[in-house]
Amino acid sequence: MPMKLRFSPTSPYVRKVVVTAAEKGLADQLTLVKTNAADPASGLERDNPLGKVPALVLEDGSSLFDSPVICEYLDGQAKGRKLIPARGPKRFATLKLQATADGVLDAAILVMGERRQRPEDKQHQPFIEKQMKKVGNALDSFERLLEAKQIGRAPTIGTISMGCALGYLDFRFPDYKWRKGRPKLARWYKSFAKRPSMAGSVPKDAA
Ligand SMILES: N[C@@H](CCC(=O)N[C@@H](CS)C(=O)NCC(=O)O)C(=O)O
Repeated sequence: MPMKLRFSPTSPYVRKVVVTAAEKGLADQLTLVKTNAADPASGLERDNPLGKVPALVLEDGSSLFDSPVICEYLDGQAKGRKLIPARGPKRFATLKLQATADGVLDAAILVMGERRQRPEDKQHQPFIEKQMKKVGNALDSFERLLEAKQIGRAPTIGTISMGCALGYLDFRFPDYKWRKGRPKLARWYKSFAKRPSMAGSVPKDAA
């Protein structure tokens, strides 16, 4: 079942999909179509009216978005360990972890937008601080969950999203010392980032 993924090498949401596909053994089913969401000629809006990557185009031409929906679809396309538990408290703990990590990304991307759109003296610092507070609070919640042994090392859509969020912070916020005061999270990420799915999808700017 060949599929087309509207892809950007720097998008952490796209990375979630790429990592999920790799963990499910589906990477070779995906054709990556490099898409600049800012380019109206990219045709992206045909596949996602919201004009965002990732969007997954299925064999029949229909499309799926956003990253949680695509990852759930891929999880159902291959046998083997489920990345999203089918039911019960584990399912909702996993989905909540994904929502928290995606929220880190949403906040961080708003900060990137503010930094890119305005010269430094015109940036709205209270807005930036508010978003970074969300990021810090979410990372603290990960540290507490690790302390309580409620997050393991196995890939789930929750831990994949966490890994992609932390990878994005390292990529776009290299001066943000998120490891400080969060030793368990730092250790967890060091190990998780070594998974081939993660090591093979490190974000990079176009050369
Ligand atoms: N909630 C969406 C977020 C996707 C998203 O914001 N993608 C960004 C790239 S990192 C994008 O395409 N932005 C273009 C735009 O907002 O116009 C998901 O999980 O897939």
